[in-house]
Amino acid sequence: PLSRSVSMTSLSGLPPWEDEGLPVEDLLLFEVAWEVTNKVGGIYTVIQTKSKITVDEWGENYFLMGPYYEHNCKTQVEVCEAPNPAIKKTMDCLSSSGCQVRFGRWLIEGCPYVILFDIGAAAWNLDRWKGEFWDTCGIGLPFHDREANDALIFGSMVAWFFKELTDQLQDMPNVIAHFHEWQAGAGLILCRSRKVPMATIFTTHATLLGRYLCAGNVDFYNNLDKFNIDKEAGDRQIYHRYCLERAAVHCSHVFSTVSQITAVEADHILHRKPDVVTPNGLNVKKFSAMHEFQNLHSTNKAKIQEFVRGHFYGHLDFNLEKTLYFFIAGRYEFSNKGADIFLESLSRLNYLLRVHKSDMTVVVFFIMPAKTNNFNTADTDHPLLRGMTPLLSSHLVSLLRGEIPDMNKILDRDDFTIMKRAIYATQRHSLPPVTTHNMLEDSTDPILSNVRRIGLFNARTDRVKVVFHPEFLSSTSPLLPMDYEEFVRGCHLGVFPSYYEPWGYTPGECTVMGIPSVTTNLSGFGCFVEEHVSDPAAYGIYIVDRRFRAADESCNQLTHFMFAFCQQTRRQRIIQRNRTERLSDLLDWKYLGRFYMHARHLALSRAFPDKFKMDQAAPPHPEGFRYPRPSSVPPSPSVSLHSTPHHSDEEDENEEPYDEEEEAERDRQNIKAPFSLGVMPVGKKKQQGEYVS
Ligand code: G6P
Ligand code: 1S3
Repeated sequence: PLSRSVSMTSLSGLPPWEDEGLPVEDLLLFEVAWEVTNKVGGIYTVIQTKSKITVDEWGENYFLMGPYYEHNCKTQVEVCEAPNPAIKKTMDCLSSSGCQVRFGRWLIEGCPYVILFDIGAAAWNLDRWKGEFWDTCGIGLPFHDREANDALIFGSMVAWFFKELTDQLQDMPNVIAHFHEWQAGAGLILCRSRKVPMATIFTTHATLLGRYLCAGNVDFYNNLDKFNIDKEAGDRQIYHRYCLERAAVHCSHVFSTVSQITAVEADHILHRKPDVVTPNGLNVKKFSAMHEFQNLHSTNKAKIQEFVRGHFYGHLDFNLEKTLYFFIAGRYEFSNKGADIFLESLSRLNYLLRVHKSDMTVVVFFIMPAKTNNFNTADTDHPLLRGMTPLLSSHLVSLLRGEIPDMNKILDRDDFTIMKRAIYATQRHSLPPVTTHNMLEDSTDPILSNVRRIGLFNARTDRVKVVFHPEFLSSTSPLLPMDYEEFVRGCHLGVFPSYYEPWGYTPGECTVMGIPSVTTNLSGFGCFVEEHVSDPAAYGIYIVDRRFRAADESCNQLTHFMFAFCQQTRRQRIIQRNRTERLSDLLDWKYLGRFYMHARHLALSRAFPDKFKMDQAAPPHPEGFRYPRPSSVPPSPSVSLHSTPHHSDEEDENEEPYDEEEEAERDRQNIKAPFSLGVMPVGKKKQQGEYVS
């Protein structure tokens, strides 16, 4: 009764839906990753956002495995007994041999079970486990590489766990283990070399060498087939890590990666073509009230404006009603994340806005963590405030932020005189600072060095102003008290012109919040959108060509996108945001989760061919889905924007009324989809070709 027939899929199309259901009650699913309850980067987002749909499908039979850190566990996990007796017994067995393993529920949506392994407590085994690893696969880990040593301790415990567990289960239920990234790779290699009976999947979210080569300004994509991989890895002293990664890739029953572009990279760098591409999704939340996200844009923009008033006090000679907020955010990998071409393009945008005498101002935020010692601005510590009454000083704080206080409430004439003096004092002589913090490596910092080179110093004549916030955002910050989501919602455009980006969550996060963004055709996300959306720019996703153009041309294209964006009227921006938000379904795990399902089916059919069969004869799905160009956009995208920068909002009032709902419905009818997007719960079967609105 366990035998299933599962159909194959094409990589770019959608997996057929009919035979997707697995007998989950007869299986246990484990996902193993260094970032389980432990935020380092994007893999945390993948696992955390996916948990809801995975728990919906697998219920009590789904477990995440990661490293134990006391702080993470205390703040994110509700520790409890493992309800599954086989898992409890396995954990007891490891504990009685001196390893510490915790079980609990991770307090995120879906509340999945987590099994956390204490690396520090097991470190006394390291030398023995290193020896075993060497005997198993000939990979030796140097003493000084702490991260690789920790990964081996973690992997050894995970493999030990699976050996004990499968001994007890005796093939019922069967085990599927999904390992993420090289840090989880050792566990997979050890399980396979010890012939543990389980189906394995390995997903890589980047290749080690790809990241290193790109960060070194190598022409990566044109030389993919030419690198001497072993030498390159050796030169960068990551040969052992590279071997670990490559061994895990080749040991797995199913190998997957997050995008087509990384699939090509993996084929060259790791010498295995991925069996499945598993694109990253998000846990999309729809508001019950239409346009709620537009209101959120407004309220959060007001908070950004508040900050801008303070930061630019004395130089607030630009109209905040005609100011746009752009931003780039992420790990501080200057060229990999495209901060280099962004700065160059901003300098060109500044020039264009000036020569066209535009009345628009663009304030650009760089949110990338760097080494700092404290804040750079201190408006609440202004010398003028010292010795003032609380009433007056509160007025002065508002004033320093550029707000005019209510003069009728200032009763004392002397106070009024002091206020006047303060107004003059705010006309400070130095320009508003580029950084919000004092940078430790100011003179060598790549963003600051480039700002100096292009001369974007926030002068009055500059139409583009730069604010470098070298710290991740937090709602408890005294400077810019907003969390990342609030900040994104308040901005107008996210700009992520990455050179190395296997997927890239940042533009996707903008999309589901209805905020337009710039991405590239070297990012997994950009390629995915190019494949599935006609005229992405009309939907507020601008894709810079960094694959087939020289860097200078890419800068021109990015400049053009930003300049065209600045020429839009408020009404056009609102319409564009509505369209952007409509793409959310495409990025929802409810839809993208099925690629993970497909990987699991394939792994089962390879690990247990007698029990789980794939119907190899089934034709791959012939047609991918595609969002049409929005019906209100004229055929050529170039005429969908106004050509003059002076098109005012007032003119818009005379335009045809725009019915967002009506357009959304028209477009929905046109989607070439073999099934509905976003409305079908995962786990339910649907007829292929059926479209549910
Ligand atoms: C949202 C709000 C509108 C507001 C607009 C500002 O759409 O619902 O009330 O006028 O944002 O848009 P803007 O692009 O100028 O920030
Ligand atoms: C990686 O994190 P990164 O920012 O170092 O994994 C992410 C999740 O799959 C992916 O979105 C990103 O492109 C990769 O680079």
